[in-house]
Parts: sequence; C-alpha cells; structure tokens
Amino acid sequence: MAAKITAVRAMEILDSRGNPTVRAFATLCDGTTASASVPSGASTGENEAIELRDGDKKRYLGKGVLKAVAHVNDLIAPAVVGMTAIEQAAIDNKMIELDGTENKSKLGANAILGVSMACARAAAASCKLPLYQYLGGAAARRIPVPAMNIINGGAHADNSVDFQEFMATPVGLPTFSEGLRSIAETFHHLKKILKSRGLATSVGDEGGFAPNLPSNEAAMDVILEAIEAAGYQAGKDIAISLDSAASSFATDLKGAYDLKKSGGGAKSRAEMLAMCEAWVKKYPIVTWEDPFAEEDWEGFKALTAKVGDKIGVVGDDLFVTNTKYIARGIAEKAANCVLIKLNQIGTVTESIDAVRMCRDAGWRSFISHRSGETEDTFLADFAVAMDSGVLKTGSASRSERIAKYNRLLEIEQELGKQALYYW
Ligand code: 2PG
Ligand code: MG
Repeated sequence: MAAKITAVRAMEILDSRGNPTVRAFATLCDGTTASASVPSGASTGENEAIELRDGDKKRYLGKGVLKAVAHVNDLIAPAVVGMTAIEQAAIDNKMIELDGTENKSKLGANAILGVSMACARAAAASCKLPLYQYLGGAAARRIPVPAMNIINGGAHADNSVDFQEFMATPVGLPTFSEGLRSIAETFHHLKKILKSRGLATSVGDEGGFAPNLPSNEAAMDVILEAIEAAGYQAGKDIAISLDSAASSFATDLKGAYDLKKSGGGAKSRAEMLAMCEAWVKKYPIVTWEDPFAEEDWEGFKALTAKVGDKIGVVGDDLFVTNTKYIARGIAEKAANCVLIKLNQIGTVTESIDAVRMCRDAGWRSFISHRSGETEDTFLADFAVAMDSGVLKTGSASRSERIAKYNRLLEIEQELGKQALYYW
C-alpha cells in the first residue's frame, strides 16, 4: 500500500570537514520516518546546482545552511505533504517547479536533495525493501568495484601533488569483499612505505595520504610499489584510477595549465595530452577523470579519441550530472563515462535520468561521493541500484568513507550467492 507523506522537515548538521549541511526527514502516514544528509564538494564544477549557504559571517564563516533548512520546513514541506512517497519523480518535479530556476538557486540544491533522498528512503522502508532494491528492483545485485582514493592532492590536500585523486581499483578480485580487502591492505602498505621514507602519513579530505612528493608521477610509482608489497599484481588485480580535477590547476587561458603545487610548471593542452598518453602507456590506468578543465572540451575530445578505446575517460566537472551537458558530451564524443554526484544536480530523479542517458549511449556511469561527506550511506545503495559497477567513495580511513564500504559489505552479504562483482 502506497504511503502518503505527512511531514517533511530539516535541520543543520555538520559534514566531515566540520561545515554545516542539511539533514532532511520525511514521515509517512504509516509511521515511517527516514532521514538523509547532503554532501558538499570542494572542487566544484561551475555548472553545478547551487548549494545554498547563509553567507552570515557570524555563523560558521558564512557557511551556515539555515536558509536551506527553512526552505525545507516552510516551502517544500507544504508542497510535498500529501504526495505518495513512491512517486519519486513527481515529488522531485514538484520541488523543481517550486524552485523555478535553472540551477535550484532559489530553494537550494541542498534543501531539495535532502528531501528527495529522505523521501526515497522513507518509501523504501515503507515498502519493507532495502533502499538498493527499492530503487533498482530485482535487477539490483551488482556490487560496484570500489575506486579507493589512497593519495589525495589538488584541492583536497595541502601537499605538493596537483592531481586530486590517485585511486586503487580492484579490477581482478573475485568479490567485493576480496576487492575491498586488497585495496585496504594496499593502503596499509602504502603507509608503511611512506613512513619508511620519512614522508607524511597524515590524510587529506577523502582519507587518502597526502605526502609531499617530488612529482605527480611519484604518486603513481609509490602506489604501484604498495600494490606489489601487499602481494597483488598491479594491472591484473588492482588497477589505477585517476581524477586530475584539472579545473583546479587550469589558468585563465583556455587550454592552458599550471602544475603549481608540484612545481611542474606551465603546460599547454598538447603537453597535457602527451603526458596523459604516456601515462596510459606506462601505467595500469583504467579510468581518468577530468584530465582537462571543464571548459576544455577540445582536450577531452582529443584524449578520448586517442585512448578512449583503452580506458574510461570520465567527465565530472565537465558534465555535473546534468543531462544537458552529458547529451553534448555524447554528441561530441568528449568522454565515455560520466561521474554521477547527486548533489551536482539536486534530485534522485535527475541523477537516475543521467545514468539512463549514459546507458542508452553505451557509456558507463560511476557513482561518487563528495569530498565533504556525512555518515549517510545512501550512495552505496544508489550505486547498487543503478547497476553502475563503480563507486568512488574515498579511502580506507575516515568513517564517513568507511560507512559506505561497510554498507556495501552488508549488501553483499544480504545478496549472498546472487551478488555480482566484476570490472
Ligand atoms: C571529485 C570530488 C569527489 P569534490 O572531484 O570527484 O572526489 O571532489 O567533492 O571536492 O568535488
Ligand atoms: Mg572529480
């Protein structure tokens, strides 16, 4: 029996960086109440939906979210109360209409997404289904391969590495739990190696180590060492995924870059392209996210043409989970994978639409956390529901990251022999 929404409310909580974010609650007429918490990015794409912040410098350095909370309590609640919780698209479209802007700047994507996720979770609970099954149906039984960000750089760490994420991706292990073990062991070996060289083993925003290395390439080399030290074969068991987040080191000039953090200096688009190609030849790279800045479509297209048959070229800031930009990317062959982040677009429904568009085009979609996260594990269920095959959710440290991995372990156990796991 479909339960109606009787109440919706929100409150201000803190994320993993100690910044305020929105937690929303949805209550249904059958007594179910569910909550969901909204993440927050640091290396955000220009075209992301707007995360509404109070701007009141007296609270949390202007980062409070009381306005977004008030929008949930005063504007969204009256609009969605009375709707049926399983009508996810109708609920989301109601909020989109109520907001009325292109980028959700009136109500705030943080207000809208909190309610969108809370309603999905309440509907699942009301239907007595785990969230992944409620959203994905009987088809939802593939546990994603975890892309574990074990060296942090760029905007996520105060170190000498320009590229934001160096991820260990267990492509050759037989199950999710074995895959997770292999990269957690690699993480521990990496710590030992860094320590033995007198390098810092403190972690960045996503729980990966943030050492000062002589170059970006040195991060690749030390990860390969750690994989081998852990007893795995690089390329066969564990491959490497990268997120350059290149918008963070792009200069004002389109197609020009400056590898300032590592002292690598100015690089043209052509030089970046040559570097990417050389790395793809030299290292066991399986995916490369945002290798060029979000306005550098030419760079993306050139790299996809060169290596798109070998690796996943992933657009994050380029597409911001928005079907408008994904459609352009597909038409222009600007990549072959899309990173899906719910808060870039602001509703569960639009995120599903983005995944669908990728699938229709024969592209892959990877589900992703944000660098500012909470203990919410919605993402883990969402990744299984979307059959996406890859989840990027940080390192083997920091509980806001581990919570998602632990949720996947639970889902794997629940699915038992029916669980699928493959690259
Ligand atoms: C990214 C993300 C998540 P942020 O660039 O892919 O790893 O970072 O949330 O800071 O945008
Ligand atoms: Mg990214």
